[in-house]
Amino acid sequence: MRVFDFDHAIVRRPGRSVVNGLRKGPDAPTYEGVLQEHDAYVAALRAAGLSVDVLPPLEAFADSVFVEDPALVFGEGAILLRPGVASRLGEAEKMRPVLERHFDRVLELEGEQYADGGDVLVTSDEVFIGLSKRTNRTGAEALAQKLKALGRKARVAETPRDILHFKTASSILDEHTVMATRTMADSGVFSGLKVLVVPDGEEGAANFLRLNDTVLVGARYPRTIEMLQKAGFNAKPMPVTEINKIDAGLSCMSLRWKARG
Ligand code: CIR
Repeated sequence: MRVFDFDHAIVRRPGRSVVNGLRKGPDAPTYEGVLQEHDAYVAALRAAGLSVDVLPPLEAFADSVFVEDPALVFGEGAILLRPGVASRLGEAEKMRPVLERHFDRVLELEGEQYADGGDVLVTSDEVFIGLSKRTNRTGAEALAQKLKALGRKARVAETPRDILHFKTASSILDEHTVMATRTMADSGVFSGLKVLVVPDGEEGAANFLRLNDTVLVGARYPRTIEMLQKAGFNAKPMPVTEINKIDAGLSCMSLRWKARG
């Protein structure tokens, strides 16, 4: 089984509060714009062959549409994480019921162990856990132990400064290849893997999403789309202008896994 083969996903519809999502930039997104992008995203997951559970909005949590951050899922089980920013910590508990419905094993972080799923990159051989402003060493090491319990080897790595999450700047393209921003590629963090670099000026494209034989890529990044199409990938342009305003991309809006069996 390939690490980007999935048959299930969980997403959460954005609430109106999404306009207050955490962001570095000056512009807030519109609710209608995020909703449209989210609808297109859910349709793309389904078109790629996934069965999608759509959770209701959580107005109390402005960033709760980004379900990738409070949990991590594999065919073997799920892990409830502890997002490393106070406004998002409560999102994990809200994910518990749906995880318990789908998974026999639900492990969890505790106490001072903080980790965001956006800092976790799963490759064929191992799971990268990026240290960041959201993921502390205590959290990364605890998460590595939980992954071991699920039969996965972890590698704790540095996320370049000024990058929100490890996967803001890198994504898995195929079994041996990651595609990353130049800064991330040059950091040497991906030793042992083939690394492609997104074109300069299209750094936001590095958060793409490989789903089975489809690669979802932000439509704002035409040179990256062309590069992938020329390399033979089925790159599908997705609207991301609004979610990019709140520092998010295409991996953030779902949890994905392939059921064992
Ligand atoms: C945040 O700052 O937490 C949200 N505004 C964006 C989260 C993006 N999530 C991700 O990259 N996994």
